[in-house]
Amino acid sequence: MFCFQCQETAQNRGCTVRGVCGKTPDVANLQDLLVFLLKGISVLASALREKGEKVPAKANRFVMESLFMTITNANFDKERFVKRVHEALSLRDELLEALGSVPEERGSDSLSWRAESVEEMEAKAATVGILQTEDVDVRSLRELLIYGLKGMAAYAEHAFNLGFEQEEIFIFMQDALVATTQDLSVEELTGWVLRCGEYGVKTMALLDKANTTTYGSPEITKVNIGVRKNPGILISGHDLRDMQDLLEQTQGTGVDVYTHSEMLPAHYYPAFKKYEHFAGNYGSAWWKQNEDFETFNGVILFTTNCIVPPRSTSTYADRVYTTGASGFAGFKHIADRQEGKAKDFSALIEHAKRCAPPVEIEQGEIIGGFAHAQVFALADKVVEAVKSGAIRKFFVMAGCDGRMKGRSYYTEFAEKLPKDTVILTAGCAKYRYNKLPLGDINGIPRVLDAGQCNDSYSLALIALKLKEVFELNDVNDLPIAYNIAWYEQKAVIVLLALLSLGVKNIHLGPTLPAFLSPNVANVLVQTFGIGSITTPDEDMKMFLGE
Ligand code: FSO
Ligand code: SF4
Repeated sequence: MFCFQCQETAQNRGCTVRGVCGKTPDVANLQDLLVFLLKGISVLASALREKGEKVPAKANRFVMESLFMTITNANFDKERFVKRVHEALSLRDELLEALGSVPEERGSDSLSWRAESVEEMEAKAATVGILQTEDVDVRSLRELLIYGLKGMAAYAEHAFNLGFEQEEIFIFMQDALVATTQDLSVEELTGWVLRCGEYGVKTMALLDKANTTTYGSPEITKVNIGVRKNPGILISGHDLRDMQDLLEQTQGTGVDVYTHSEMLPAHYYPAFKKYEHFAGNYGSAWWKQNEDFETFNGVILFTTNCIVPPRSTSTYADRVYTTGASGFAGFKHIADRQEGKAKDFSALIEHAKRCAPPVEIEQGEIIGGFAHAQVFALADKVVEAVKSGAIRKFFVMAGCDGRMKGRSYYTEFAEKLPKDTVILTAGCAKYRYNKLPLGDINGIPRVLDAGQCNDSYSLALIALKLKEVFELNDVNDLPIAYNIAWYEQKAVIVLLALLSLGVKNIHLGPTLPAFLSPNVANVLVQTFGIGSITTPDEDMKMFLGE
């Protein structure tokens, strides 16, 4: 195996024996094989479109879902990937038949290779990985593009689950996958990466529309972090349609629903506030789940990443369920919803009834819900605070949290920020400082949480709105600094989206991606002013221009 797609890759070079995330070599290889077949499927889909023929909707969906399944920490289940490879082969053959002729294979046999046994799959998988691309810059750009697409696929799928889709996003995903099979120059591939950012903006806008049309615009909300007396279900991940189905089906059952990690922002949506049994947020960021799940006592539902394999001493594994793109051998999996119907969560609800209530690990409240509509509603107050000097600077500290020790940087940075600064956040990065007593500025909390990582789109809209209010020509002239933490591939699409909106001088930590070759990293530094982090004190001085 060779995988370097996330921030915690071994020695910031690549995982070669077993993933630091817990991914086993056989799963890593099957993921590579699946991506290889997705490229073949995309070649055929593009060829069909070129001929003026329609690509079946199931092909668009298959590419999207499969990319999502290969995101870090989403799916560790070998059997699911074996099944997926079989499905990919059948879909490919169907498209080949529809096309009637075989397009040029561009140096690979993704259109003709076939296998029946897992052994054959494993043998092939070993020959189609990342390292097959020898030129380090081409490899770097191809992988950067693929990781952006994975993040895009995740967001597109959440929108899709709410009935929102855009053909052009599917087409881009597939055309970009085809681009990774072609002999393109570094310049051409860079062009694809930048376009990926543009489509990232479109996808996040689509998801924002899907979420707010379906559930209303997030509003200022205080979320309880204590517990109640009933048994509970802890829902994690990002999928709001799963959230809705679960809340509806648990009504009146005596089971409370709590959010974990990235599901916290579900509390900010008006549509979910009507559920009396929607109790609060339990625990912390994804990487603390081994402890949080132990004391939660109830049932846990993963709707997406980030899964941490249970420890050998963990007692909760039989209480965990996955659904959608997520999976883990040993956890029970809830099947997809059938068209027009809700998912069937009855098994886990019955299971939850037999569990003890959660142990209280903390008390208090978290405040959030500062997505674009809510911030626009407060715009006068915010603008006044900036004009009067009460707010000197905003710090976008969005992104991901993770288990690397060096991430304490973000807690320290938040603590050391001067009192006339405000943090704009989205994603699980917030858990590094969202329980600190950072106070407010004239009633505006010093941590404004827009929501999940995809709600970084809201932060971009807020910046664009401020640019308009202050009549500036360039979004970079605003008093906003970007100190973003990344972990997995959704952060990659968020980064590319911000770049495509013209945001410059983003600092990225705790380490720069291992998949950026020195030359590609240099292009990002020269063109966009991308920087790394040093120490909270040094960086504070740099950001504040002191
Ligand atoms: Fe975090 Fe995980 Fe939301 Fe990611 S829970 S790390 S970028 O999946 O998607 O912020
Ligand atoms: Fe390693 Fe990250 Fe890949 Fe897991 S996802 S195998 S930790 S690089």
